[in-house]
Amino acid sequence: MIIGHICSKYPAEYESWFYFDSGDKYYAFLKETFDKVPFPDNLKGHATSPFVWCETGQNEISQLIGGRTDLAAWAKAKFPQDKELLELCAHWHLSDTFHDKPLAAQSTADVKVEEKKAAEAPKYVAKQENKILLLGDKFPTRTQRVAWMLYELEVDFDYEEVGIGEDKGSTTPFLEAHPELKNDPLWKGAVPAIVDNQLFLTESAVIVTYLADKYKKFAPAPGTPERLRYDQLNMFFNTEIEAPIFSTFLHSFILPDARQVPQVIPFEKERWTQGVKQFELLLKQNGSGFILGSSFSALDVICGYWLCNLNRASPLAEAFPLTAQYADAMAARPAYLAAVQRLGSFL
Ligand SMILES: N[C@@H](CCC(=O)N[C@@H](CS)C(=O)NCC(=O)O)C(=O)O
Repeated sequence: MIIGHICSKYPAEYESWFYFDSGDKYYAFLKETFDKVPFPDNLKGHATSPFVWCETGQNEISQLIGGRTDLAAWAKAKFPQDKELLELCAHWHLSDTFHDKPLAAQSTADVKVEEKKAAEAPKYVAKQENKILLLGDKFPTRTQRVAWMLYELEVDFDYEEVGIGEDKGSTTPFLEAHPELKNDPLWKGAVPAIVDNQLFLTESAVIVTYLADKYKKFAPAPGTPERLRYDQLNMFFNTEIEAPIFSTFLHSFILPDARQVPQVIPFEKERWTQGVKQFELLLKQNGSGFILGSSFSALDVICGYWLCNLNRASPLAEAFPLTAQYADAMAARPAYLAAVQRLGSFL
């Protein structure tokens, strides 16, 4: 959005070019391009996407900018007079409001009437019968977990960008068409969700597992000891690693500055560091490059999504080489890249 704004407002000075390749050439491209560049200390570690730089003339790199935060700092300094741009730089967050909008007050009686009405008609019908509809927003929201899984499964799906946050999520045409969702205590406008005929399902890790079960691929059958191990690792990952990573991100760059509590960051970092230490040991024990058994599973989507995000924000190679290799391998999977391409990117 920041780059889009700059290019449309100052076309004589800037045009943008976005490199994306759905194979693994992207990483080769970055390596080849950046191997020659002497990075200043504050920009080291940007071995992977996203990375912004300026070129002049014949593909000559004239200025290294960095990731999203560096881009915002650069844009603010460069165009201090551009209020609209300053606003984009200051307020681009996954959600500006992050749940400070209370759900509409409802009495139990209202809920019952709504439930009755909803039971009378088919609830959430996908655009095309039998085709899964994914509701979500751009990469790197958790929507990517589900899109990635669908691409791994090679299942065709519809996608609707419903947006996140108070200003978008609550006014999207989808929600206006389905007011009954406002009574679903598990639906607070966060993404992703899927609609699979009559089923409306939230919680990305659950959706990924549901899809594995539905298509009988990438997860052990329910009720088996292998599935118990899957469930154990899934719960471990989401509580011991995802939760503190997300909290670190929330209080570092997702929440608006006024809502961030930077004091929690060291504690949360300590928590995910402990979790990743365990993950590293699990990878070592397993020895396959995957977290469950000897081949790729839905758990790799669940864990890989966060570890790629973490590795991008805070490179892991030095302290956790196996986890860093794991994250790089996941981020290079064609289905991972296809999902980013389908959803578009906030970064
Ligand atoms: N536990 C949920 C979390 C969903 C969630 O918080 N999604 C974020 C994007 S990654 C979101 O929509 N945030 C905006 C909001 O909560 O309003 C899941 O895994 O699906």
